Amino acid sequence: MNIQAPPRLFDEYTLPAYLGSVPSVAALLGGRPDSWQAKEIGDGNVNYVFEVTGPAGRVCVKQAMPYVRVSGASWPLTPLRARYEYRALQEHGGVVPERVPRVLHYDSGMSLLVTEFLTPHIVLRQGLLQGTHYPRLAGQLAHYLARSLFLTSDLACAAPRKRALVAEFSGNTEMTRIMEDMIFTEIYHDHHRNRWTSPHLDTTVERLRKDAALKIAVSRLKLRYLTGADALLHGDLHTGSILVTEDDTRVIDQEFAVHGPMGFDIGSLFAHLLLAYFALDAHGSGVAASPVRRTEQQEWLLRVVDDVWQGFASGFTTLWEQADQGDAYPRALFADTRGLRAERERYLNAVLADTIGFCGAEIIRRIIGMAHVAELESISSDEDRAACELRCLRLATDLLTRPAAYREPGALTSAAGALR
Ligand code: SR1
Ligand code: MG
Repeated sequence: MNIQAPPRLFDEYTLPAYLGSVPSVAALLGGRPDSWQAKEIGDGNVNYVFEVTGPAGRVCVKQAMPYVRVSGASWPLTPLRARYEYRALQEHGGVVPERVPRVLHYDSGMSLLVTEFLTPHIVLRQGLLQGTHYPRLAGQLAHYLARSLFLTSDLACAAPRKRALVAEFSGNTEMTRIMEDMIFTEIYHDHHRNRWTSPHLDTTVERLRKDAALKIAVSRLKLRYLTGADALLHGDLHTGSILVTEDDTRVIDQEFAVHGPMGFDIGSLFAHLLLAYFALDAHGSGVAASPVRRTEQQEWLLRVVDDVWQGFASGFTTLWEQADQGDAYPRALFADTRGLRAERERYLNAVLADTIGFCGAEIIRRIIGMAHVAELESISSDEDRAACELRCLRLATDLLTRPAAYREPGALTSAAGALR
């Protein structure tokens, strides 16, 4: 474990004075530090996040505490995660700057990152809970995925640079360990962190743990996550890691960044859109109070999944057609790039297969593992929540154990739609 606590842990009272010592941030905030307001706004499991407002502007500050936010000192965690988040923001910011926040300052000694404050953005998960449609979401997420994944892969990068980046991000072992344990391992046996809606899901959990085919499928995915350094991933791409307005989509919280299979990011995103979709069945208020609006919202969520995949696949293909730097499939061998058409399709089919698998694995762990989602947690009736969760688990186990049924892009959303 690599726990080297920052020499000072800032809070709402001490942060302004520190930011006053950073000229670029001080200039952006304007006025004097004693007039700045700092407020803790984090809602994730891992970090504290501060909004700091001055007379001229506002910034977002994240300091990596030497522990996990939701567990406190009982779960130590490396503050080095701030460095990986900063580096991933640099790398992804280099290829898709319009979809990530701008970095204003990074202090490695303090494990502290300052980014632009995005406003009037809200966390996508909150927007979905409120029943909001985001017309540009699918297109912008597809664009983000195509560029962040293609342009950090061997299809676009020269080998020396790609290998150096893989080596660098391979150091993010404490964060990737959390994923290795939580997604692929501990939910399939007794572990103190697991919890689920009990007793309603007890027999289902027992059945999952005895399902050899399921555990093989999940273990194959774990091996892909451990060894498939295809592109620089966000590494935790769920709807709590995305900020939105009607017009804009930004991806935040890159502290789990590592090279891995592209389908890990896409599958995680799809899992959370589908969890939101299924949870709507039991929400009796907001958009779900009206059956018509609920159905509209659910149909829109499925459309987002389909449109993200279509947009990703077409954006990825276009980038590949234009690429000339990547060491994989070198231009010298394919002067006539039409020869690559079938190979590109094969490549994308493999990404889709990974996506389906990781989507299933993520859905399961969000229901029977430690980290659950607000869409399901906010269902007050255990019976209603369990009914939604069982539908989610039925889809997820099918994705994992019958992959051949999900070779077509639309098969995932058709199956989800058929389960209502
Ligand atoms: C202790 S962290 C639990 C989960 O929250 C994060 O968002 C990651 O998904 C992690 O697995
Ligand atoms: Mg996060």
